[in-house]
Amino acid sequence: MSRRKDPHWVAARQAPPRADQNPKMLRHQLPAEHSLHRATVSGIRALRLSVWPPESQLPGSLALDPARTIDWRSARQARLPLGVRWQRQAEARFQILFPLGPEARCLGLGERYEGLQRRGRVHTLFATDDHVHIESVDPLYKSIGWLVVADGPEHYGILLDSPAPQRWDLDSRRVGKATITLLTRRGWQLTLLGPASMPELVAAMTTLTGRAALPPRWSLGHCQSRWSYASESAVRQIAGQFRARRIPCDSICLDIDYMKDYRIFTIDRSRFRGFESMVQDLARDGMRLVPICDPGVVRSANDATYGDGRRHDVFCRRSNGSVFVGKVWAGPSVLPDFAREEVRAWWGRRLRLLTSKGVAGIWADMNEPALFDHKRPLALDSDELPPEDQQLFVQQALEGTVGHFELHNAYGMQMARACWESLEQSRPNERPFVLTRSTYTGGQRYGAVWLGDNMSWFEHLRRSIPMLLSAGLSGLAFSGVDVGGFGSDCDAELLARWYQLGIFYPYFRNHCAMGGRAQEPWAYGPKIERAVRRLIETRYRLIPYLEGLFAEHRESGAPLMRPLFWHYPDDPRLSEVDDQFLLGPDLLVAPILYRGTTTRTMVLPKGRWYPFDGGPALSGGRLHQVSFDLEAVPAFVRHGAILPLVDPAAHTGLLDGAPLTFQVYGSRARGRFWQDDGQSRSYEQGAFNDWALNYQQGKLAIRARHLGYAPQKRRYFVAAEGQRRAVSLPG
Ligand code: MIG
Repeated sequence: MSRRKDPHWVAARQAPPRADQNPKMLRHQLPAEHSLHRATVSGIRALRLSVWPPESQLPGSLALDPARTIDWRSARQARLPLGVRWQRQAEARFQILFPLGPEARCLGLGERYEGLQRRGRVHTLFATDDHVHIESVDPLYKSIGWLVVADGPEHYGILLDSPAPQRWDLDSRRVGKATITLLTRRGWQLTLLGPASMPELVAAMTTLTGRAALPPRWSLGHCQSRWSYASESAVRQIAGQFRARRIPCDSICLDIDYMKDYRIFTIDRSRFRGFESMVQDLARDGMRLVPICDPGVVRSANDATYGDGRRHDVFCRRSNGSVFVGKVWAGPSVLPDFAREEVRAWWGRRLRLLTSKGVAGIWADMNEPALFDHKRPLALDSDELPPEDQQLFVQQALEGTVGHFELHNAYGMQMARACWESLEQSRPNERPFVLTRSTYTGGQRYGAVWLGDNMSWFEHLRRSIPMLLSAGLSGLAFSGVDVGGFGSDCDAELLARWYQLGIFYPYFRNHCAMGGRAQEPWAYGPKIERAVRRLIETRYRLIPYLEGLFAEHRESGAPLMRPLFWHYPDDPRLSEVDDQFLLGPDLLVAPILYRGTTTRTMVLPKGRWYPFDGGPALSGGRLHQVSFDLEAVPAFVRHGAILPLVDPAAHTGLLDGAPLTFQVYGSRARGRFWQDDGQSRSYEQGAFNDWALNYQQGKLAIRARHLGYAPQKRRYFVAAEGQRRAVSLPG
């Protein structure tokens, strides 16, 4: 198809007028049923358009959080907000159109390899394992159909709830028009939110799609990974190095080589003879293991998971009824149909083969699903959804059998969900940890994400900021990228620079690829090791602050990493800043992002900002030239903030008893200290303390907003105006 000629528009204009259609909408080329509902979602106006071909029905939603109920009322509204119109153009092709004002910015859309701005290009949502992250790459692993159109102070949110292939052309021809092309034979829903501010829109969006649970504290610590620590002795050795070198660390990931011949739910006993005792020994030392899980199950009569799966009929079939086979690591493999509840339950039971051995969490990879023999099963510019028998396989949607592509973008999330729910069931009072590569709108309900196979390039260090910021604006608050970079060799300077940024990622993991050089913090000599140790210790000091931010995310949907305009929408100079960010309201991070440089320009929002490493405050509302050597913490604290900082320890299991300092920035300041056991789900029943901190006239007032947790004994201090003294919590 030629996008340049834009046959869509020609077709739309030529479509015969239909008197039975709402005149304010486009004339439909093909009939489609629709309905409109309205609601108030966390104080924001929401209008939902539901559309389905008459021969189909409105399918159940995968994006919406099933735990939340919204009071939708039927609406009659001729005009949709934002001037949105839609049409069914062909049997399996819908279009949604809206104008974009000359100044309108487009933000969101989850994981894209680019800056914050989405306008001016076509974005395909079709989950793909494309490890070539360069400017021309289009779809990556995640598919989040959520866009914020920011035109002046009033923003609108657009949530397209369909896991089918779709292209968001956000004015690629610069004519002021956005066109979403959705290839589906099923129904879909479009929710329009606003007008509202960015924080309000993200609050409403996450009211609909759900929020991340509080993570287990250990998962906020440092994670060390590589493809692969391929034997018990290698894993024990790495764990031992962290302790011997006094570098804090909480977990190690086990990549695919812990398995026997890459077969899921097996352990290679020749290399991991004492897997169980290894897990236990490391756990006693506060080091947890997170094994990888791929969805593919080898097609082999003597594979237990394959046999069990065939007995339970869990694998995706082709439309002719035969089980679909594709190539992945273990060889020809079959794929569970995670869209089916009983298949997720089956997977959850199989997963206990691993979780019963005491591993702490699950890392879900390859779940786009990635297949070596079908790298690009649908052309990006395709204008037709192929017939069922050409969609690799079929899956069971709630309303019946559909071609795989119809559900493709949700496959990864449904796998993460199967892992998550399995952990919930087998460890009912423990916070689950799942890390997934592919996910869909609402995926924050099922754990953390990382952004896949980046490279050890400064370019990818830089890009991680807008990519993670956009993920956060799209609901994915618990996120990170591989610190040090996955592909290619990281060098000393890049590793230190990456830690200077990575300590502020919500999920903080050093990971690298097979064949690359060693990338552990000590692999570059004592100078880098000392710098990285200090940076990781800083991360641990910040964990109480991070936990408060996760609590805030649960209350308001706010991401942890926030673009500057999140808190300072009135300063137009901040609206495009994507090489600095805020971590919560109080920390501004401005890392060094170019090789060979130690100095950068940064902008500070209004107010005054204290260098994290100490020294006089800088005034905001203007640019500054700042320098950071390899040991520095490239961050600034807002004047008027109080940070709860804990003394670092070898792992988070020791933080409960470690001294904690309320660090006051300025002579009048406020802060928050969230406190709970960091591991159980009792906080859902109120077993937490939420302290309001207020410092003025030389005194710190600590008031309980909520009391429900009896903390371990520890010492508390307040550090303000150059002095540090002991304080105690009331109650
Ligand atoms: O085809 O398991 O993104 O983190 O180390 C590569 C091996 C499969 C891709 C993941 C990466 C992981 C690697 N996996």
